[in-house]
Amino acid sequence: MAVCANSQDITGLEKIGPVVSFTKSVNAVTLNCADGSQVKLTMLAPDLIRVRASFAKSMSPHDHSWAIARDNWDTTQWTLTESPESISITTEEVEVVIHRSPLLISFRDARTREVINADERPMMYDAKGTLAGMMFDPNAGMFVAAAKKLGFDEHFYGLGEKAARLDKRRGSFVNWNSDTPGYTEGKDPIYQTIPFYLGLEHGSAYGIFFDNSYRSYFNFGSNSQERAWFGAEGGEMNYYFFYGPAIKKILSRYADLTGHMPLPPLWALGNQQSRWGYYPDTMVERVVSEYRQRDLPLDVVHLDIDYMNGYRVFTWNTQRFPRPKEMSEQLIKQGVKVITIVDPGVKYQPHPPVAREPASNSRNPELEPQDKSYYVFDQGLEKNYFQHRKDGKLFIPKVWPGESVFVDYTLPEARTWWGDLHRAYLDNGVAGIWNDMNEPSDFVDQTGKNQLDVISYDEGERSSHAKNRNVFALLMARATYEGLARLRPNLRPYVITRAAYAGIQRYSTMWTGDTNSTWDSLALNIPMFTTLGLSGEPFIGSDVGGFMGRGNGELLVRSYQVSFLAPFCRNHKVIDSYDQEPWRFGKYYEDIIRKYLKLRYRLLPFLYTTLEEAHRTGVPLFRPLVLNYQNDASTYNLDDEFMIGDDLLVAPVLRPDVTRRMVYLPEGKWYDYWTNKEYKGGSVVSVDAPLETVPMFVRGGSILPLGPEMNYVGEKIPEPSFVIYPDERGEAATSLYEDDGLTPEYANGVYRRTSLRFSGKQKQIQISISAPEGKFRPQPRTISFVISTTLSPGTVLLDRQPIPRAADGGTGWFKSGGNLVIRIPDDGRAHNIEIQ
Ligand code: MIG
Repeated sequence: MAVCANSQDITGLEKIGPVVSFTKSVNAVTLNCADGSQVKLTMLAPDLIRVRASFAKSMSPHDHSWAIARDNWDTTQWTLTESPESISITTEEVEVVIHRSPLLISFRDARTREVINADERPMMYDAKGTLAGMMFDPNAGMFVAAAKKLGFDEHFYGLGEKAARLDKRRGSFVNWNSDTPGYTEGKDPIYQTIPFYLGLEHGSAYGIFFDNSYRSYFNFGSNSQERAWFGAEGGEMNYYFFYGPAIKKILSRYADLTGHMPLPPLWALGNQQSRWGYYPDTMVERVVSEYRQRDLPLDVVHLDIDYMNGYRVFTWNTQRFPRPKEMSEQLIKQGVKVITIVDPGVKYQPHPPVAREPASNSRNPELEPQDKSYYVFDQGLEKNYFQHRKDGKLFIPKVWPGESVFVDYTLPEARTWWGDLHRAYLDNGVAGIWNDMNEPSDFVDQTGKNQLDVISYDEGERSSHAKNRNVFALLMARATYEGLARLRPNLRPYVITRAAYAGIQRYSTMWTGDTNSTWDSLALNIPMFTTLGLSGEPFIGSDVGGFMGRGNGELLVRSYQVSFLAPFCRNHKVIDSYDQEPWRFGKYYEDIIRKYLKLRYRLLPFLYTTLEEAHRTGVPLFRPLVLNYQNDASTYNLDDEFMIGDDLLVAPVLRPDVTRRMVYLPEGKWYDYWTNKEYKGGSVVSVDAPLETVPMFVRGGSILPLGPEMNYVGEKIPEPSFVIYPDERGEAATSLYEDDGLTPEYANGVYRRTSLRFSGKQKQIQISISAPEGKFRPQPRTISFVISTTLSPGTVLLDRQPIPRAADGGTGWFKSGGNLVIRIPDDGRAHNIEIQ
């Protein structure tokens, strides 16, 4: 029986301590305890302290985590003072107070001395094995835990992919990557493990990353008003404490520690279409041409498991896809890229040595029959890259190909081999890779029980499944990403994954797995996307329309009204259910979907700018309001509306037959995106939301960079047009990020950032454009500024010279509807526009 965290009473566990002595190094303090335990506090940055403990023994010199991207930190200044009762370590931002007996650690704000987070009891371990009977894997290791005082007003966010609401206060969660088709709210665990959370009380936030890959438990006071705790069925007590107080600052530090998301290709922000069962090639072509004929934007089509030869990864079914390369090239001509699914299960296909398919030596073995022998299995077996059980036997789970084997991705050579195998796709014109089933799922037993005795190389540790399950997908994604980067160094890799561990953002984007075509499932999209964003995963999305079961036109439209601004926007459906491509419910619904897909493409410059911010700073684009307004308690539980970046607020309808809804607008001035109607924030407003309208508001003070309407990325020159929404003082500002959208050159400064300021006080209007930063040169083009005003200007001055009224499409100024538009050539220089 799987254990639920609630039943794990940790209060009886052995407590660490007390402190008898300590030693200092340049960046750390190690406490020696009377029980033989050691606790090491490492000051990585003024706002980042690592706490590592070994129980009843000295600390192992072996210290490795797949999640950590950075271990070189600049030296942080800190001081130590001690008293008979305690030891205090103070950085510029945090004071760590270590009470010696009992050993209690608390973190305070170094300036205000206010306690941010404090141990409720000393760190614990299951010395007597009291919890062993309750553990999922009694042989995993020794249970370790840490307990923190639960604040009366404390809110909790994060933990990655959870089928739960945004605020996790009084909830309890388990991490154990699991294939959970058709999950509903409350199902736990599901696919991913991100053991990182944020605590927020009175507007001040901290973060804790419990970097332990074993089955872990997080309890935010589900059965106690005093205590929040986290623990794991093995491994070390090893956590990183982050101090904000700004959530954005914590997310940046978390990205520094576990890795920044590299930029995917720009077309990954394009619309995507998938269906389990799109075969043969003519069917795929039909879907794409349907999109084109119907004037619906599309950048990507996905091939699910049916493209393979007998579900053998790195092969093609040449009956269904006789010439995959020609098919891809045909689609690319229409602006559409192909993505193929890749599962971890390699068909188990032993054969007597003589029966080897001659094709095994061919240059394109992926197109050969594979009946006598399967090149991937042969190679992996020969090189000994597959997982074994403890008794030395190959581990043979059952997945789509039937009996299969899994690669031990902890082996560096195996990762290289796996990455290189992707040649079988790239040679055939495939543009990106979709990793599925990587929990790893095993039809023999979905809980993982059948895998408990599987051993992984793990840096020579030869450790158990209990330790390695949750990092399996991370390492498979790493092999894939690094393979794509090696095989095609001039193009940015694009990988999508279902399962993950912390650090996944370095290698892959993600989607939320097998949802339902139900309103409940749709309502979960928003808290799930925003929670993933607060957990270091910015590039997220969910099957638009839902994966399982039967939807309808209304549900599909409302689903697009959530996902048209999600980074990953892909309609996908299970094989044995009803069609839900945008046109399947008739013209009325199709027209509305078209409107939102077109709007997504117009907003691409804005989306890409916020995506680059996510890459650079770790702050996600798809945000809960609490991320932008963490001092506003009205946002703490708000998860039926979201923001994109700082500027756009969207409040979709998440129930059937509803055409009006309440929307909370935070402090400040807001504009209805559709009508330009102005609102004063700090209250709830009731707005119309007929099926064709998703309530959408622009923050006063912002400038939205829009691009041309397009059916795929690259179809048109991205001429930006800046729409201005002044705040109460008549001011607005923004910046626009651009690059080539394809190559990794942005990392070498080949990008352009254009900053813009607007001020409009009494009839005196000024726009200043800074000289763009970076080495990227866009194609010759114009840029436009759109100001909502009924007034007609007397003169418009560009750098003090009057500019003319524009003839159609030319440069100059003109009135269009209620707007004044100014269009100037983009010469890459600073400019000043004055309107009188
Ligand atoms: O056992 O590849 O979540 O998107 O269509 C199901 C078939 C395996 C699960 C994925 C889903 C995909 C399906 N896969």
